[in-house]
Amino acid sequence: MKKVLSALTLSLALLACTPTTEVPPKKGMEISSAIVRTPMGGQTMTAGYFQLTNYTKLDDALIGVESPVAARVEMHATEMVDGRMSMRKKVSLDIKAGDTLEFKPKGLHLMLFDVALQADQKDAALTLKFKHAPDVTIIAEIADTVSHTK
Ligand SMILES: [Cu+2]
Repeated sequence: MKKVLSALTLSLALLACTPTTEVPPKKGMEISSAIVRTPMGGQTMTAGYFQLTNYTKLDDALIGVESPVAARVEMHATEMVDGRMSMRKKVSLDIKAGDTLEFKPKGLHLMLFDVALQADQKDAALTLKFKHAPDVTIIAEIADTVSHTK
């Protein structure tokens, strides 16, 4: 009887250790909804959008983006100057611990220059570089529209 009891106690202890379905806390830099806009006919320049959240414990900065499909990628902010929309290149964008940066049409965005895509290419890699955090490479969907990110 004693043996049975101890076996039961053991299995109960094991049950207590079973991981719950609770989602573990997020870590690192998380990028979602990444899109590179299909370049318009004949153009080699296009825009890219994504959402970036800093789940690290450190205030950080996005200091550059690279892509194998573009000769150069710049970070741009959209600003109103004298009632006209204009774009300004950013070399660094601060992102505090816990903060989210949203790259979207008419806001912060990526500009990709000298873009070369295969005819049937559906996605492209983007590598984000940070002041502190390690580089993060994500796959961005190549899409005509960004409506689903609104
Ligand atoms: Cu721009």
